[in-house]
Amino acid sequence: MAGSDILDTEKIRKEFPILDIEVREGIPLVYLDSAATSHTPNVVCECIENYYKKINSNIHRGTHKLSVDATNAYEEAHDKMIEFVGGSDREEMIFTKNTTESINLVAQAWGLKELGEGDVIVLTEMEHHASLVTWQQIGKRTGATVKYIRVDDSGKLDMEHANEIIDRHVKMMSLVHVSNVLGTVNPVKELSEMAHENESLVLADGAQAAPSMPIDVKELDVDFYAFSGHKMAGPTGIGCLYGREEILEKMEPFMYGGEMIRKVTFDSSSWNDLPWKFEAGTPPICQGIALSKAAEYLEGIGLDNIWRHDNELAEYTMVSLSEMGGVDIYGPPVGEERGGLVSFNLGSSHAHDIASILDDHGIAIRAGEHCTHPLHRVLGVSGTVRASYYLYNTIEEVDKLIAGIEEIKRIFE
Ligand code: C6P
Repeated sequence: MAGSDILDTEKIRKEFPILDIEVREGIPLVYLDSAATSHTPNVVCECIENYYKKINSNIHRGTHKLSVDATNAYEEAHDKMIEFVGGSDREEMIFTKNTTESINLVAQAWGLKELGEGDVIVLTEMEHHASLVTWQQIGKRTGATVKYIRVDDSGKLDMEHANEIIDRHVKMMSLVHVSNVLGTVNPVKELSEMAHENESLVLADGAQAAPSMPIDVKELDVDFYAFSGHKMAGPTGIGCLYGREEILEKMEPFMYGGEMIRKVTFDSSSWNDLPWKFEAGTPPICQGIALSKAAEYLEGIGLDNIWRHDNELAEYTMVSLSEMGGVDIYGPPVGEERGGLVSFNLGSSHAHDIASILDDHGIAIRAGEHCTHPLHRVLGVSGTVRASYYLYNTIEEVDKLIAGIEEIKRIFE
């Protein structure tokens, strides 16, 4: 299958056996939904199998061989993941369940203690519910006000508006790095500088960025960075939170129980060192180890290459849809930097109808509001159809999508 000029997709696809399945007899899978969940290469599947066959055991507890092996592998997985986002200290990498839990950890462990009446939390209109609902509810509980940086007609943040609302009252700015609907790449570094000048902390939601672009948390100048394993060729049930050590040290634990304590009496408890203070109970041991394998795999291909490949497929999709006519495409126009996804609508056709007809052809895309209800109100639509790409997708697959859309257009006309 023809890929882009950047990646050897033929070779890459051999690593992902699921791509060879037929969704129904004679209908091969065309998977264009990696922004929801990506697929898992053999090397990660083998790592999971190997874990359960050879070292499965609880960590930080046993003195026996298996427990020591599992503990070492789990701790080394933290080292790999902090390196993956450009950090250096294991203390700054917390394993969670997913991006949602990473954001909730900061919101509850930091926000409930530090926020109050008169404080402001700045979000953007393109936030995923993982960030929007979480901070909205923290605002209600603490009395802090939530303000949203507007999205302009080209799907980018209105930086003048950001300038207006980022002032001394802001204590937290939580913004999505790459939008899961618009594909917009937000100027995280520039906004971080504005927030830090006002002594606000900054959290970036990297759910759609970490899987496909090189991340350097120091360069981005963020205090927290959240992302999920299942969108970056890793398993479900594992997510990451990078946090600056001095802030994490001051934060209260997120959850209480085993693992996260140092000493416990009937009256009081003290907390374990970072990052374990934030990993209560038996953690996702196998998932964490497998995620570090996924990170190694992606680095082997090159995050820069993956970014350019996904981008090329997105641009090709946008150009093809534009040439077809009658299609509304959302987010930055062709030629501008964007993530490897394209959201669109076909006249007044319902997004779910389009998704279900495409599914008849084996084409898996996502339709609906993509956990961004308020953004869809800003766009003035009830839903969108979204195709999203990853390292294993090909131009031929995009052509199949375009042919499917053309057929749907003919049916509806
Ligand atoms: N988006 C999609 O767009 P979890 O479910 O915790 O792994 O990820 C949540 C999340 C947070 N931020 C952004 C920008 C996201 O895109 C997502 C997940 C998926 O299809 C599911 S709604």
